[in-house]
Order: sequence, then structure tokens, then C-alpha cells
Amino acid sequence: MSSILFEIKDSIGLITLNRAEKYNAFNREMALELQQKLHEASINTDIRCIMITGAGKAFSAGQDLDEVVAKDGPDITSILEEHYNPVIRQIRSLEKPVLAVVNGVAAGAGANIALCCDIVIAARSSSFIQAFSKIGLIPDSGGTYFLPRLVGWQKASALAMLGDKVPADEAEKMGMIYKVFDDAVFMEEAYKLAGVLAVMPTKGLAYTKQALNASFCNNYNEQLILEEELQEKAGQTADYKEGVQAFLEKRKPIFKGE
Ligand code: LHQ
Repeated sequence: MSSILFEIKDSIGLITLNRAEKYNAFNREMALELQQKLHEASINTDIRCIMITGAGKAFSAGQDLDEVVAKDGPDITSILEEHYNPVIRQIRSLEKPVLAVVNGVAAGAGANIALCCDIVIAARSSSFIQAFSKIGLIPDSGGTYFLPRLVGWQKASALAMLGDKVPADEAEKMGMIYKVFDDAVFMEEAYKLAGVLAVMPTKGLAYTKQALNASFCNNYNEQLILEEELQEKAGQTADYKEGVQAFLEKRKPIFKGE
């Protein structure tokens, strides 16, 4: 059985972390397979939105700790350089919206892979844990970058040091994630949201993502210049023309992602 499941339906690419018996903890095989599937999803023009979720009870418990103590297991540098950092870079540079569908506990690198996605939704019973400090490590997989930007310095600092378990409702309140849904309707709501994203102007969303990525480091003037550059590109898409036309004709637009 593959450690990553991948299916395509209605322009949505669903990636499922599939090591349920280990709470979808990442070993080398799963990390490399995830990179492969993200790559496939990025080049497949039938896909206009990507969902990442976990099989079974958890989203992901982060690094498989059995692997790090295994005699021939990868060392920390190769885990970061070859497993997690490429995944974070892929998600942030992917020119399509990536939705984290957090179905259960998300801990360590599992939490931070979710938090680097464009939109994070969670089942009410799920939770987020910066588990690293409990084993003497620092938050990786972009945790020290994204977390303070999502929840502010003080909360990030406390969560990173204490490794508190943050219930989904609280994560939503503090701005760590977008929305929480009741478990009973969670997957249905996730598909609904992905369905909306998948028929939106995909290129415009990609440029939006590019602008938001840069806003973390650009100053105000640099960001205005970048917006100008990206808006110029968005204005040349067929979806922009369709959007304006549909508005003027008082009908629903049909965006093709072009
Ligand atoms: C696991 C794991 C796991 C193996 C649950 N590994 N089996 C980067 C650089 C280099 C090195 C290290 O890591 C990193 C990045 C990181 O991600 S560091 C952080 C690594 N993750 C953690 O420290 C989290 C460890 N797990 C937990 O704290 C708990 O399992 C959580 C809070 C996730 C869930 O707790 P429970 O709901 O009480 O479930 P459980 O503990 O009973 O786990 C269920 C099963 O999954 C269990 O197996 P078993 O055979 O006993 O049923 C666990 O052993 C297994 N599992 N996480 N990371």
C-alpha cells in the first residue's frame, strides 16, 4: 500500500497521507512520495485545486520517530534538506491553491506542513501541536516563519516553547487557521470549498499567492511595484476578460484557469 494516496475528481487533486497506523508520521518514503504527488498535481492542467488530508484518525504526527533512531535512518540535515524543506517550497510555489484539510491531530512537521498551505480548515475534534520542544528540537518545516506571522510573536513564542495542544476552535480564534467544521460534515465542507476554488480564475489565484509570499519580506513600496507587475499579468488572462464580461452581462462567469 502506497504511503500517499492521490486521486483526481472534478478538477480537485486529493492527496492523502496514508500511514494511518502511525498517525501518518513521515518517513523518507512518504516525504518523497508527497513531493512526487505535489509535482504531478502542479503540472496536471486538469487539477485546479489541491487538498491535503490524512487517512484515519490523524492528519500527521510529524516525523516518524522510529525512523530517526533506526540504525540506517536519515540524519537531521537530510531529513530537513531532502524531506520537509522541499515540500514546504513546493506548496508555497505551487501555482494553484493548496487546501490543508486537517482531519485530526497535526503535530510537529505535520502541523507546519498544514500551516504553510494557502487555506487551512480543520475538523472540530482536531488539534495542532508544535511538538518539537518536547523532544529537544526547534519548530521546523517553516514553523518559525509561518507561526509568528499567523498568530503573532507572543503566541508563536509560547506555542513553540511549551508545545501546547491547540484545539481546532482555539486555532481558528487565534487566526492560525481559516475555519473549523463539525466532524460529521467536515469532508463534505472541505470538498465544497475545494470545489469553489477549482472553478475560480486559477492564474489570478497563483498571482495572489505570489504577492502574499513576497509581502512577508518586501517593504511597502516594493510590494506596490510587485502588485502592479502581477496585476498586469492577471489583466492579460482570459479569466479576467470572462469575469468582467460576465459581470456586465449579469451572468455567472465560467473560468477556465487560463
Ligand atoms: C508515532 C508518532 C511519531 C512514530 C504517533 N512517530 N509513531 C525533524 C528533524 C529530525 C528529527 C525529528 O523530527 C523532525 C520534525 C518533527 O516532526 S519533530 C516532532 C515529531 N513528532 C512528535 O514528537 C509527535 C509524537 N506523537 C505524539 O506526541 C502523539 O502521538 C500525538 C499527540 C500526535 C497523538 O497522541 P495520541 O492521540 O495519544 O496517540 P498515540 O500517541 O497513541 O499515537 C498513536 C499511534 O501512532 C501510536 O502507535 P501504537 O502502535 O502505540 O498505537 C504511536 O506510537 C504512533 N505515533 N506519533 N511521530
